[in-house]
Amino acid sequence: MSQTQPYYITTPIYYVNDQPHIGHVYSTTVADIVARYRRLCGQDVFFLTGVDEHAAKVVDAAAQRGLSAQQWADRNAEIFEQTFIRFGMSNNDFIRTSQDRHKTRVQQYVQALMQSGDVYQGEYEGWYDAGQEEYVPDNKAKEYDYKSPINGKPLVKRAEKNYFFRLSKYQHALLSQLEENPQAVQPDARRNEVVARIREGLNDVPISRTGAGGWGIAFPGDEQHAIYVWIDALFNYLTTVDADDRRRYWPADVHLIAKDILWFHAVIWPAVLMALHQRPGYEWVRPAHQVYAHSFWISEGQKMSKSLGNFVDLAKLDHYVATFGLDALRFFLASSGPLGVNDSDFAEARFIDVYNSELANGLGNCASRVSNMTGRYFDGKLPAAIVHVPESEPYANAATGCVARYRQAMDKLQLDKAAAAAMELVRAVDSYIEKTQPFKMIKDPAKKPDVATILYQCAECIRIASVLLWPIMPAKMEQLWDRLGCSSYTAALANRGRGDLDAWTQWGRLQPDTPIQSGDPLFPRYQPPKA
Ligand code: ME8
Repeated sequence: MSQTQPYYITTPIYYVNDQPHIGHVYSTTVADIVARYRRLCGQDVFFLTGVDEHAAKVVDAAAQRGLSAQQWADRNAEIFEQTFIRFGMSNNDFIRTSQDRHKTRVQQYVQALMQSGDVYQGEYEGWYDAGQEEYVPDNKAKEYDYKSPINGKPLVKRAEKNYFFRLSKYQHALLSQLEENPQAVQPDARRNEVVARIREGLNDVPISRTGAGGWGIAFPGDEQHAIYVWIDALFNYLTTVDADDRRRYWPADVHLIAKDILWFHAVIWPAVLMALHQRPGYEWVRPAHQVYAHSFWISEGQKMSKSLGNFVDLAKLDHYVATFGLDALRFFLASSGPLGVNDSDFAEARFIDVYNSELANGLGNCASRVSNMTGRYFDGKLPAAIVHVPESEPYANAATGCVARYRQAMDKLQLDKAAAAAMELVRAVDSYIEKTQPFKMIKDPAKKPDVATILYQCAECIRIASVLLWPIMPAKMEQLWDRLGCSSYTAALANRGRGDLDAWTQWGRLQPDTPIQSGDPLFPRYQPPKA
């Protein structure tokens, strides 16, 4: 990976009919962690999130409140944007589909598609899932018992005169693209689902709609129609970087999404891009390198639903942040979230368990032990590792192995494995201390040089672990860097700056004599209040 290589990661743009919940915060946090990791590696990163405004359900939700769609969209878009700021997201831009910069471009793209011959006018009748703003193929509708697989509401039979995109024409191109590049849709099981469904055959898809009451982007040359909200929305990934100083980011490296919107991203979107690519001036437009579809959070063992009232909503998330700190929430999301093909349970007991065992008793305690002993035995200055302590061998090498495993995992978006690799280093420090017992050794003055070596090596392991954990817990790791005399890392990474993971994870970078501060516990142990 070249350091200056651009890296572009996106999240879905979220519907503004309602406020953000755990699902939205999760996808954006995952993308944020990956973006920070890439910046830590020195890459030129563009990280995009935003909101999807032109859905019919935005019109409905606004009407229920006696507001215009734009007023309601403005209100919720602001809440999304502020929420992401509050949750520490480092996105480079926040796209709103009602912005002119987006609308103008989308009309240009649709115009280009019209000229391609891949768009025609026709009539469509089918089963419509209003919540998802999506037609469900007949065989699927039957399989789902004519109910939405997402929200359980009945599908409605709907007929529309529409403009259609010739998706059917791209069946072969899509299949061969997926064959040649299995990374294009991840995880593997999701790609297999997509491939199986493409093999069943592709229907052309509507790209316009009528009757949205003027809410949406006008279809070029036909004011009776609006551009179908999903086509409008998918284009956000392109409109945001379609400017001279940003075009280098295309094609996107990863479109991070969840399984609910895989078909649009893994099939319709690349086909639209392939069609656009053939138009003059759009040769640079190609499908993204990867679509990564994670699974869903459920809540306390049950699917989240409005009727059960068990959404992990903003109020609940704020409660977790107030009680445990934002970085603890981020660590839980990264280490326990549904990145693979299984859903994950957001359960309080599980959260507390991870917090206490990994952060309070693990990382926090380990850092305190090392800084406290340095304080007590060496006047708070990091001693030099002069003598050889036979037990030390495995630990210095543990760092090399952990860094390699961490990087491999991060490159595959396996945040749980990456976190585990960094935490392995913390556990190595704990077991090194258990084995050598420096707090006993120090009673024998002849052993002080051995204690010096042990503490130096422990501090080095913690420093390297802290570099690896920064993308997940930036604020806490920066606090730790202050204590370890590594504030220069903080300065380099400030304002979406770049780091140097290779250099910063080299063994032996800590300078002897550096003042090491103890400070308050990074992660105070959590005692549940007595009932
Ligand atoms: O689908 N667990 O917007 P949306 C994990 N506007 N992630 C979840 C989740 C859960 N329980 N629920 C939602 C849309 N998400 C369209 C997208 S993109 C061009 C247009 C996350 O507000 C997950 O990322 O319904 C999912 O794909 C997204 O929110 C859907 O957000």
